[in-house]
Amino acid sequence: MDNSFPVFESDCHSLLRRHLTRDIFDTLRDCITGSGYTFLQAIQSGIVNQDSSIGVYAGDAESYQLFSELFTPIIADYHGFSTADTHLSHLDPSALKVQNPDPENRYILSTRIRVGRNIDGMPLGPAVSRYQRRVIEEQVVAAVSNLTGKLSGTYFPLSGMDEETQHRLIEDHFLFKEGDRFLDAAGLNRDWPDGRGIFHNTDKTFLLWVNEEDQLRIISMQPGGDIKTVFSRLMTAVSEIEKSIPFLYDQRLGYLTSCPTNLGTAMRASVHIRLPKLAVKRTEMKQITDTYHLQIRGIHGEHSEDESGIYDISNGRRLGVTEVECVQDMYDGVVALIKREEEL
Ligand code: ADP
Ligand code: CIR
Repeated sequence: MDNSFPVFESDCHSLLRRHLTRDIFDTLRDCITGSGYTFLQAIQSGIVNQDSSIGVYAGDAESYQLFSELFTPIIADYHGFSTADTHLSHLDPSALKVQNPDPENRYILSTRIRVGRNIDGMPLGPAVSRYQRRVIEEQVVAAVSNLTGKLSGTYFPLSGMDEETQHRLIEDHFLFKEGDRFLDAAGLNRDWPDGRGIFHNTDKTFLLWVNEEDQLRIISMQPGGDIKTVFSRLMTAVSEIEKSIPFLYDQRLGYLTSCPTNLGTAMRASVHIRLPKLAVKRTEMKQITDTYHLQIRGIHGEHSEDESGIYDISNGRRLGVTEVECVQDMYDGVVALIKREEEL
């Protein structure tokens, strides 16, 4: 790995580029955490992928402390979260003020809410060893095998899964894609597909990804716009799993994740929504999504393009807001989008 100050292309607009001064680089260049994760590894993804929006990954809880001269301004910039702020968690679905924003199923195709979780005492994915990854997989599989009723299901390891099944699960939005270049450069795809897998219940409304970007991605989803049911199911699943797995949580930064964009709640609450009239008025659509702190993605996951007027609309705020507020943001924004779509 090159030890000199990275070269950034003129069209690189990442937060890494914005906040990495020569002084910070010189101070942190030789720093290495207890799990053996180096500063150069932490910034590698943003150097290899000059189109990164952020460009850094943490290898463990310690990365957030040891590399804080770079991570803290990036977190402040991305989340608007200063060193004086503290994250608070609120996981109670009864606090949510939502109804189905689209009871006749005219706009919303599906609703999905996920949280990222990592295991206390383990390095994060970029620094985990092959052995540790397998231990994590075993721990998670043991935890989900205790689930009963509608949450009970089956674990499918990625190793040995036939290509057809894998492809179908990805196309149907249930499984993560393979070979993401941002994750790849961060070391998150090492030993692929060893230790990775997906658990889901029979009707695929509760799913769990193992050892992808985070050790656990806990997911609740279903067709239509019944946001409260999706959130309630997720919260039940999370508290059940937490009975046997201690999650990595920081008093100030909330749930710790490998990518700083997911800190805090580590939650992304989204709908896939068809908005054909607003689709041709993108500026207006953007004004609404900005007002409600929402992010627009394509429907095949992050970095995918939008498709025929169908969008993935989700909360943009994750740190310094509670889980209930994340979902409330998404709900309020979706109500506003549907209202405008109907006016047009
Ligand atoms: P994540 O949400 O886990 O950060 P992605 O944006 O890559 O990551 O999405 C993962 C998968 O979840 C993709 O296949 C995406 O299409 C699917 N997905 C996201 N939101 C929804 C939704 N509301 N309904 C159905 N599938 C969804
Ligand atoms: C980037 O910097 O653009 C990528 N590392 C992705 C950042 C946000 N996405 C994510 O964590 N899933």
